[in-house]
Amino acid sequence: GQSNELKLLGTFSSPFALRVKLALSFKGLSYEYIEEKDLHNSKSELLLKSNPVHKKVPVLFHNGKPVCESMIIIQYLEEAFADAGPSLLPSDPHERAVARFWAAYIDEKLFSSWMMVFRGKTDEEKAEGTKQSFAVAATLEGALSECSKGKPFFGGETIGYLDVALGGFVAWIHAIEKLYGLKLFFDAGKTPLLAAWLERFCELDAAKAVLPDVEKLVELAKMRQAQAAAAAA
Ligand code: GSH
Repeated sequence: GQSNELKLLGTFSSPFALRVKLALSFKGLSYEYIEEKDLHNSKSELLLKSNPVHKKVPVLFHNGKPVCESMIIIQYLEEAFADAGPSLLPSDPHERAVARFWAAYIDEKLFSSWMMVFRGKTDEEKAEGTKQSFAVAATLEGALSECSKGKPFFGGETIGYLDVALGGFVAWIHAIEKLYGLKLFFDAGKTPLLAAWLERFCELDAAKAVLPDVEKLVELAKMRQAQAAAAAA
């Protein structure tokens, strides 16, 4: 029969690789996982050859052919494996467009505001990042209300495209909570729907199967902080 070999190149800590793992898990597709061992110092031949433009993980290989960019990979899986598991994108074209709009918003605004908090060079930059993070979360709270129509997930009763887009970040949200001892982003007081979504998402068996160990992320973050401090000294 037709061969359908899937391989995923990622790192255990990458929120973007996690999106793809989540989508594969929800769809019940089996694949071979390849860990990119030293993304920051020495990229593998496989990565350089398969994503020569961005040189980033994740890369999905379907029968050897590479597909890059996490949300593009997820759209690819939807089309190439239309019969496998639940569909992540809504069937209604307008609802699909809305889901894609918010996924782009998450990548453009949410991730960049978080990065401002952690990579900001001055206290002012960090404070601005925190302010923007809360503003973006408040906007997403509205998106969750609009997309879910009162149901548990962005996708409604079941996980959808946006649940996967945001789901890539849940392990890091928990790691950051542990590191700093505060609910910086999805605070139940400020964004109750998102806070409830976060808990609900992490309880799903298909998510639990692929979510990385939060302690390992905490260790990695501490190591990176120490390296950054040493480099700045
Ligand atoms: N827009 C990309 C996607 O959605 O796949 C982002 C992927 C990305 O930033 N990957 C990081 C990476 O490979 C790891 S979390 N970084 C290596 C580099 O920047 O050189």
